[in-house]
Amino acid sequence: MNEIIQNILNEEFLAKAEPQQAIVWFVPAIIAAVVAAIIAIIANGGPSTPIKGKTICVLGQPESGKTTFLNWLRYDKFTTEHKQTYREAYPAFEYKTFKIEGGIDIGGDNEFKNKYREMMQKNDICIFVFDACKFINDANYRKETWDRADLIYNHFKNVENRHTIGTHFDKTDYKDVNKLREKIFNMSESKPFKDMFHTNCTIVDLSKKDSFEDCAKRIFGV
Ligand SMILES: Nc1nc2c(ncn2[C@@H]2O[C@H](COP(=O)(O)OP(=O)(O)OP(=O)(O)O)[C@@H](O)[C@H]2O)c(=O)[nH]1
Ligand SMILES: [Mg+2]
Repeated sequence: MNEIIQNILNEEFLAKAEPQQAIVWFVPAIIAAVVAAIIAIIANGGPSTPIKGKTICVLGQPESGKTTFLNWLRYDKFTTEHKQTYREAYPAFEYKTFKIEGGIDIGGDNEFKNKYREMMQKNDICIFVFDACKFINDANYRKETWDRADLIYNHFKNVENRHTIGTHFDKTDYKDVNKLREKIFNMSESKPFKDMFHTNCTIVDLSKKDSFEDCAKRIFGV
């Protein structure tokens, strides 16, 4: 085995090798790289492309974690307490190397739903947040989530700049984010906007820094 590895590293061997022989040595390395990339995508919970833009609107269900997500981005810390948001303006900030212009954090109450269209028109990036634990356990909550997903799906057409976040993974019995995302997608199977729960959709435990960072990486690419 050692001899084989040494041969791979030995330039003289490669120089002398027939072209087909040299290719044979690289095939396992290429296969390993492809498998690693596939595993990384699966482990993170489905396909995702980093978004582009400078302004964001974070919309979604009450107490789902909108302010918590924004505070992670802005201050790199978890917001333990829930204080209902009405309309809080925030200044421009930078998450790692991703620059975000100032914007508005709005609450999740129904009274704010009539602001959605205007916010989607004004911002480059739209992030939709819901509590994944409540979604799978509470039919009313599920319906409310679908109503909002429908609204966003129909009015924010730039799919690449849209991302859905299902929070409170830690409150569920699931051990695998991918399985939970699949469950949520299957529950939404008959909906025209079901893609909101598949492409550019991340299940997260916002109480954990590594889970937040994985989610942010899938959204912003950093
Ligand atoms: N355990 C756990 N708690 C979370 C998670 N995400 C958010 N929270 C908590 O949920 C509560 C509500 O979070 P907020 O960020 O205030 O929710 P919001 O969507 O901004 O709420 P409104 O502004 O009222 O619409 C807070 O106590 C957070 O600490 C999560 O993934 N896991
Ligand atoms: Mg809030």
